[in-house]
Amino acid sequence: MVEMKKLENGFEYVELKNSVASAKIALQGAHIFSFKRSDEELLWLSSKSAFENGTAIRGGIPLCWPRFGNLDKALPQHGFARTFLFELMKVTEESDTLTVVHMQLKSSQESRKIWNFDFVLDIFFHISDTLKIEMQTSNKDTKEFLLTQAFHTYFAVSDIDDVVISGLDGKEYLDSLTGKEEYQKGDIFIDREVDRIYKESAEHITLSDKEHEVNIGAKNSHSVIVWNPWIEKCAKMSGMQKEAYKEFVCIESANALDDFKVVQLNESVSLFVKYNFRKLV
Ligand code: TA6
Repeated sequence: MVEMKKLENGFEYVELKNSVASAKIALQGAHIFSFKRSDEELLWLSSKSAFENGTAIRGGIPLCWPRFGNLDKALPQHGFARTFLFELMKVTEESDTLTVVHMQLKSSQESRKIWNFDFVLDIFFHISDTLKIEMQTSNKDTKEFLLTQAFHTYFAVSDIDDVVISGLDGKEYLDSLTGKEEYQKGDIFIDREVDRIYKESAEHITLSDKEHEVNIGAKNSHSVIVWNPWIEKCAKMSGMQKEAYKEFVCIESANALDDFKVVQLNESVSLFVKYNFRKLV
């Protein structure tokens, strides 16, 4: 099943279902905001999220592009792709267990006012018992451009107190809260605000709580961000209920900080992510 849905305010998304999974992907930002395996929602979506053009959905997988973070003051935090309207290029029901969705954003007069380069940004979603996404950047300009990017994935968790993130032991990270370089000691637990940019990624990162486990694989990424706003910051954030920090953790496969890309003219570079979900109970 594949259906185009439009809210009263004109906000459009694709809803699809096959025999093993279902998903909802907004045209704005090519933003997947629901991914279910046997009716279990695996991405977190804020109950207070806006669904209006110009405001990024709070939850799901915002695409940070052509910047991750807010170091480049000439661009909005996490870039502009997540508030721009993509074109739905194709939906292919490859089999009864795999649906492929292709969305595209091309540079425009509007985008050049923010970022003065010509580009094509293609997003390919593979919706199956695993979720795979490719973010492909093509430089259509006459000069190279610098790129940082991330899949800013909000994973739903049963209880933040039960979360264990493994696979980053020994990795160096920038603690965005203190500005200090640190090294990860053992597994990651969330019992305070956590905002860390790991400068090496891992072959496999595992997120688990009492109910399920997610195995996170990425390609062409050597940096990953772990973030939870905890109590105080959560209460101040847009589109978030006060208690929302208990319901999610962000693990963001990226090209961030020194892991940036320089895209030559006529060159394409892709960032890939793959999520394998497994129920534990
Ligand atoms: O990825 C972590 C982070 O950079 C946090 O510092 C926090 O700002 C979060 O992203 C959410 O950013 P947003 O712009 O989506 O509100």
